[in-house]
Amino acid sequence: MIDILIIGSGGAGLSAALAAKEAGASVLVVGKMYPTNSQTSMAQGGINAALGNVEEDHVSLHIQDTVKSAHGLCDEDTVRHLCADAPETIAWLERLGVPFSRIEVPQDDPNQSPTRSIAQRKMGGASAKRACYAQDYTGLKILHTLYDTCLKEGISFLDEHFLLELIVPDDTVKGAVLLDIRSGELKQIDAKSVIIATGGYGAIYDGYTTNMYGATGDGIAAAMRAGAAVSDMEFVQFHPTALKHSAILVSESARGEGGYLVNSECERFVDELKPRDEVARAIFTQMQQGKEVYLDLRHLGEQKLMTLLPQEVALCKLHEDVDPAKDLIPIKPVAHYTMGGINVDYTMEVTGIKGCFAAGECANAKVHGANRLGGNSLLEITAFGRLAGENAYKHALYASNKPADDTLLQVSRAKIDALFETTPSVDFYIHKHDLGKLFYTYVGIVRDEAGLTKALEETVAMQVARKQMGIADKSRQNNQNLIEFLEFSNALLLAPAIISAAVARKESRGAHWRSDYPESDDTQFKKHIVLQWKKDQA
Ligand code: MEZ
Repeated sequence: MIDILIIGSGGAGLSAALAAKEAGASVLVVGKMYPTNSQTSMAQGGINAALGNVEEDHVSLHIQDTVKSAHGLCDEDTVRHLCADAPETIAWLERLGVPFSRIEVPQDDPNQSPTRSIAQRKMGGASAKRACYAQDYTGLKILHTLYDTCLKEGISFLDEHFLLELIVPDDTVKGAVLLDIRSGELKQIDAKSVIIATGGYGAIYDGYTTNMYGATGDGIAAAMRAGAAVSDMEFVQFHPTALKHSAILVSESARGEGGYLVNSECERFVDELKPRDEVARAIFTQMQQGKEVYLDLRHLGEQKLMTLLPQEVALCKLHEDVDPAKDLIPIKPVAHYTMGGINVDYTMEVTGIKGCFAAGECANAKVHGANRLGGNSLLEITAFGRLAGENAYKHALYASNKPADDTLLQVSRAKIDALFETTPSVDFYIHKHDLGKLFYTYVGIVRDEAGLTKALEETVAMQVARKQMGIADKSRQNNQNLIEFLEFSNALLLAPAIISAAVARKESRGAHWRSDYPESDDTQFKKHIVLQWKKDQA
């Protein structure tokens, strides 16, 4: 029996694996894709730490900015921990070999040559240049470095394995049931501790998100089915700048480096470096008035663009057919990051399941609250991924090594077999797309009771219709149709939880903006909405 099973091979899972391995644990990392194919690469602009390399900064300011942006919904002790540890987190990443961009800092003594410190840029809502970056590939470079290090450390991987269920016979996790995508076989993996690091649920906004198709909240759904609590599900961050036609992300670093937002009348209409919730709403208002919105980087000049933002330049040329050095970039805000997730305590242990930990976007560690700051997600996945790894190991040291029986494996096998035996009469792909549009329209940047109620009714109707949905492709091996159906089913499980929490929160706070309740109401709603179903009843 292995000590720690880590489900999810993005930045949080890989950080957890390295910390657990270093502590002495035997570790297996499973993922439905490959480690280099993860949402971590979508945080392009930087990772926050108050190093003060470019201008004066202090940990207390980082804490203050994070708490302010959370709009009263964070755990201040956890935020303090995250921000205070941030310089050490950057030092750890640097030791592993992350190629951060550098700046020359002159020495007090003019005879000494300048030092080359990690470069830092400003992100929205930050009171200083705090985001350490590797051009505009920060998440990607961190991901690749973590993966290289895992390989070097001999950590075992099982790629292309889809999480079906967590095995929680009583109140303690014992492993997971996985579908081997390549062979079509189901497997039970027994483990003393499990870490869920499967990412968020942004892909519910199908067609209206920067996220990859696979960000369907699989780990959150499995945790809900196993009896875990979820919280803050109503808080979904809309990134202000995605390309208009493809929803491909244009990093916030473009505004951090001095880019403007302008409307079709060439007017700037918002401070571009306000927090994302405010900027997204300002853009939404312009669009409601029938105006187009553009990101304008032309004044930065080709040389600066190619030095600092080469990825954004390439993406704009490839996906929008515009050259940022010469053209305005048409943009729109789309879903980017989900603040809610599996409820965890300060050790990253999941509420409701002993020995099960969660880290990264799938978890709600109460640091982002109602609105996350750009640059804090890479920090969280690294710092709290490592914390989850260490604490999962501490749990494993005293956990029983008696494996669970194979009841859940058999039940899961029967469910999958049933999909192969029935012919669907309803095409789930149409509903998947409809769900995305429904969410963008009614559970989007601005919400109200009527829209949320409509979204809830339609989602519940989809859940009923799901019984007529299924897979048309009956091959057992490499069945992408099956995986997409399982992902859609998970998204459909999460959807009512998101909407119900949004209905219940009759106020506006951070990214949850209700046009029918435009004020914050601290007396009633300065609290987390926590949802929990009985095991197997989600
Ligand atoms: O933290 C993020 O989401 C981030 C840095 C995104 C970006 O625009 O680059």
